[in-house]
Amino acid sequence: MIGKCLGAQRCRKIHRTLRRCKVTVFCFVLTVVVLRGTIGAGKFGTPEQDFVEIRDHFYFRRRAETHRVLEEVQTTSSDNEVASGTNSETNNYNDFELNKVLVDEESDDSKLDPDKPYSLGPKISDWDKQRSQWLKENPDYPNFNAPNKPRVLLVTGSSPKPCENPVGDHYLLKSTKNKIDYCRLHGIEIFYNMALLDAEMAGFWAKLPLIRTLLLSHPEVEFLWWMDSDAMFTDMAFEIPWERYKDSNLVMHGWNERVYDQKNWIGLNTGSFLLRNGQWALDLLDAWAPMGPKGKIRDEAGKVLTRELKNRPVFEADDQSAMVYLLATQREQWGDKVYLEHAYYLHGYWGLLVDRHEEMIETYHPGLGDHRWPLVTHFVGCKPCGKLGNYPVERCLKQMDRAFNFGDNQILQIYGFTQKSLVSRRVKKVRNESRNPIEVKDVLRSLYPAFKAVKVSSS
Ligand SMILES: [Mn+2]
Repeated sequence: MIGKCLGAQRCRKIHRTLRRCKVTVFCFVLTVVVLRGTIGAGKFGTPEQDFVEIRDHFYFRRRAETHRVLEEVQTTSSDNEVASGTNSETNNYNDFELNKVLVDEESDDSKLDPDKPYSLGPKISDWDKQRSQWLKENPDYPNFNAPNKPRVLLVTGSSPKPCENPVGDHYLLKSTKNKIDYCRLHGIEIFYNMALLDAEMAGFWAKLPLIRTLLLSHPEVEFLWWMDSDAMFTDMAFEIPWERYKDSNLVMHGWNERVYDQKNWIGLNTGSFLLRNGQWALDLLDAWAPMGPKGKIRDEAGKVLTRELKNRPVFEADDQSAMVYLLATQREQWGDKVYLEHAYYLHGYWGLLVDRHEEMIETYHPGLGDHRWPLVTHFVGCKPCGKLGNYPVERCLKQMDRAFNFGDNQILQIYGFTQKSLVSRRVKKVRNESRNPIEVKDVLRSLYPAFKAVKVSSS
């Protein structure tokens, strides 16, 4: 028994020594390989071949280490300026660990008191009075630019973290450029949010505390237009029919029957909606928010929503289902100020639209906003910034590019260019340069629509 143990121990010792020898020899060979590689003494045999041979004698984990060692040696020997630096100083963006720059601090927010109901902020009940006082004192910041042209703030945003996939941020950029273009053409201001204002309301609920903060900080804003980052404008010319909403405080794409009668969880969409600044909006946010706090509250509320709403899958409470539920159960309180619009696509489900782009281009023209030329194309379920969506990635990204180009063509054409095709990144000129550029501009009214004009009163 003891002899056996001793034998095993000795055996292990020998093994260890052998392994050390192996590593030493390996390091020596590696140094030679690297030196030969950098000095360029390739005529004694190719360094690559030697390297592959050595590599094959070691198992996989070691391979990763050799790779790293080799790269560090190469970096320091090829770049003398960083020779004094630590190992973390790399000029290669692919090798850099972003967590070194962005630190995720532990949240020190005190946990919610389970006995106290969640609230978005201190109760405000005289916002209409406060706001109209402000508007009276600040006549240079009117809430209407013209009788039927309210001052609008488009609000969108994305997570404070980079996307969970390598191309996600590129699609966010496209979606942002798209919104900047529409807003510039329509005299709308943009707020892009990247901060989680209330840790309890992470995810689809984050827009609620954000919207409240913005309404209170911008009394001059008459309508706040929320738009998801996965939604894009596909009709750059369509102007919201503001006159139609003069008696409404909330405009969403949807159908009365599907919300109030069927309680269908997709009877309306909260990916793109208009909310009028005022006490009504604050009250609505207060009534909308209670299902939002993450964890137990949101999970339990999800069960209620799935039970009460038509066709809703099992998952935690989301803002859209909560809105359907709120309207369906408290129609008398909210219904008369809610306008469910389906005469045009304030939100348009991408699955119904993206395969018809060519047909639209052939038959119709921008400015219609409806099925002929949809105002908004919303990539519901695609999660371009996430890890896992509900649809195949290739279809999502391809169709997002097509929808982006469909909208962007309208911008390019204003400036005399057009995309070569909906799936191309190349553009071509569509008109010759003129010696009288002002005249050309005058023909194209897109940049100077009547609804954008603001009358400046001379003092
Ligand atoms: Mn969305």
